[in-house]
Amino acid sequence: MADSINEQPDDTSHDAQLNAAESEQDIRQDDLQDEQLDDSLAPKHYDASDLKVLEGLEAVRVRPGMYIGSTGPRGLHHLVYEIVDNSVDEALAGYATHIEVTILPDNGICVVDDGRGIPVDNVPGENKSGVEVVMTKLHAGGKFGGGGYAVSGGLHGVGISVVNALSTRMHIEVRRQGYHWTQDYVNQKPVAPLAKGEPMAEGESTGTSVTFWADPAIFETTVYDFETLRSRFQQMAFLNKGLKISLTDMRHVDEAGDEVAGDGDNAVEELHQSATYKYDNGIRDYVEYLVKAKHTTPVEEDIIDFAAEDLNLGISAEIALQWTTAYSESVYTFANTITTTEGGSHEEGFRAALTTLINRYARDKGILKDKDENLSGDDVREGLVAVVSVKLTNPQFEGQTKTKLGNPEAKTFVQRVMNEKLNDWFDAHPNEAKAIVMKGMEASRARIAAKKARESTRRKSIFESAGMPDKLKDCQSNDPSECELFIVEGDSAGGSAIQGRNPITQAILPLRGKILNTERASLDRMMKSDTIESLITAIGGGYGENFDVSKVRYHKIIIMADADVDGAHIATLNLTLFFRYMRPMIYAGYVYVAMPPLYRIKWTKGPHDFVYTDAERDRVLKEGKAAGKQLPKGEGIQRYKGLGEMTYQELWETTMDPEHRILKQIHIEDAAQADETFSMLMGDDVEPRRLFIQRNAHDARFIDA
Ligand code: 0RA
Repeated sequence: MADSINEQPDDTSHDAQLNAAESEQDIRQDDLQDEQLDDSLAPKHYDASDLKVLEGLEAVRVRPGMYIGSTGPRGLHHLVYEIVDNSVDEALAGYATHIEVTILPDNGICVVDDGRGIPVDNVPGENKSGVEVVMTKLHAGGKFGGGGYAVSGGLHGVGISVVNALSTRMHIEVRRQGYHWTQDYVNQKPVAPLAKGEPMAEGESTGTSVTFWADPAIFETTVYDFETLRSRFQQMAFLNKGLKISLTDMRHVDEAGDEVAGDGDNAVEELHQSATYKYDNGIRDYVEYLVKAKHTTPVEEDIIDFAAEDLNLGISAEIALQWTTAYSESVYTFANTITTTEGGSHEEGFRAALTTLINRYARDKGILKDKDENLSGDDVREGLVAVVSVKLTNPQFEGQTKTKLGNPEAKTFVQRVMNEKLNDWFDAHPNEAKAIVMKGMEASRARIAAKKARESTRRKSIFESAGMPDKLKDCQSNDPSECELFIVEGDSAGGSAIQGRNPITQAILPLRGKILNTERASLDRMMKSDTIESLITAIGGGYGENFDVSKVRYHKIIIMADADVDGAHIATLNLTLFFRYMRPMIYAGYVYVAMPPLYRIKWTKGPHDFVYTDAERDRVLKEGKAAGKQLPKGEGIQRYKGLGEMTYQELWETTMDPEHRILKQIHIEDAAQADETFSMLMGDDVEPRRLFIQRNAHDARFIDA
């Protein structure tokens, strides 16, 4: 589905590949050779400490996941961010103004900045240049020798040396102290010391250029996705006011991997896509952009924004917000420009201040009467688009994915800033403030009405069932970690799923037709939908603000729909519900889409093959025929039109059996981007949706979902 929702096969193994790593002995020998070669510039003497350095990099190769999260596409793209983060630090320190990233034709990555340049002089006590220290020494993101602290410093903050550890080759060029300096690395080792080259030209800026080639022996793929990089750099530009970031893709169409159109037309047309971002109003521009992307109408004209910093606490906060007529909230929080998808202290401070402030204002102005109950957090945030960006010297990242800010001072600071500044704004804009409060009142009324309606129907049915929906065929196990819930489109497929399942661990919830589009419905309407109620009840964790992931009854929710456009639409509607109302389920990695096969290939002898894409069908046919297999006359290749066409045995074997099935785990790379895509795909405007589907129709990721 959406770009930003990367689906990765359930069973991807992230095992480090050790075969490519050289043995320690090889390294020693190469080092000796190096030693004999270099005495040109900075005299170098490899000694025990150099071996330590290489052992450090070797440790990264043995356990890459510990340093960059994974060896899948995410980890690969992380390498790029690691370099760019260093350049962003130069921008934050007030030196760099422009970062240019290029995807080279062979999937090398080149990052050029106009910062100070990595230091070229020998580092005292190290007997090697600053460049070489940065390239070979593992460090915690901090820079040696003082001179300004790093605040951007990647998710894992591990530095360039980790990129070196996981690359086959690197090339560094530094413009500093009047000269160009270069050094190349092959398999982590410098081929020669840092070389002083041509003098810098008149007016040429200082800076650093880093080029690397990720090691295919480490990564599952070394092909970059333009869109993934583009959206991350756009976000970085929003979060670093005034910084210019550009991205250019120099690959040819057929080198860009999944950018190849699946129409078999190989008339190579050069893509050379590029994008440049620079936002002089930073996160204010971000909110403006998000509101536009949501295709919604502001409740008040102004984008509210403010910034504050406390030098003693070592913390700064920038906040921008605008209320819209939408039903969903879009609040994005960042710490040191890293997306804090799991929230944390800064987000808590923001929410607490917002709820308190709006309730106090509503009571003071008599909009909220004595008899009225307070507006809930969900009420005041309905339709809110907001960006909260804090920067702190010592960020503490916690949570399952290390994207939850822990620093308690961030809560009190953000809360204080919000209280002061938003209060001032409300006082200065009474009409707008009233419109905002009224929007929250409406949300509150709808919520209370929906709750009452629910309670009255629930009382009726309390003796009829144990509270679980009638349609649910539950599993026997009570251990959520082994339980799976299949959400199945249609009664006939539902029937086969019930017959075919493993009743110990697999529960089935057949849903008739499409569920309500929760992007376009108010909470009120959503709560009146029986289908949605049965889903929420079956899952058991509640929804919205009160959703509690620890109460969820299944750790795998598997959306099972036909492998066609209608099925894709059903999957998207279900994902919209999870994204809007049970988002922690996605963060916990509990949400999956099943991949039913597209074809069955009925060989005359031996077992049949099930294939999941057209490309796989072609490959399996070719390999099978090459191996002497034959197809029967006529119906040799069966195309499945829908899940309902499979027997229960086939459904079990191809789509439900944990041994054979293919599941795609739904994963939110970037909540803002995902929000935008959901709004576009599921929202009111038809035109952008039509364009998006046309533009992406060739992309297997969209068809496959
Ligand atoms: C170490 C120290 C200093 C800057 C850098 C590294 C640096 C690293 C990268 C990576 C990409 N671009 C970069 N730019 C700078 C401080 C330099 C000084 O104090 O002059």
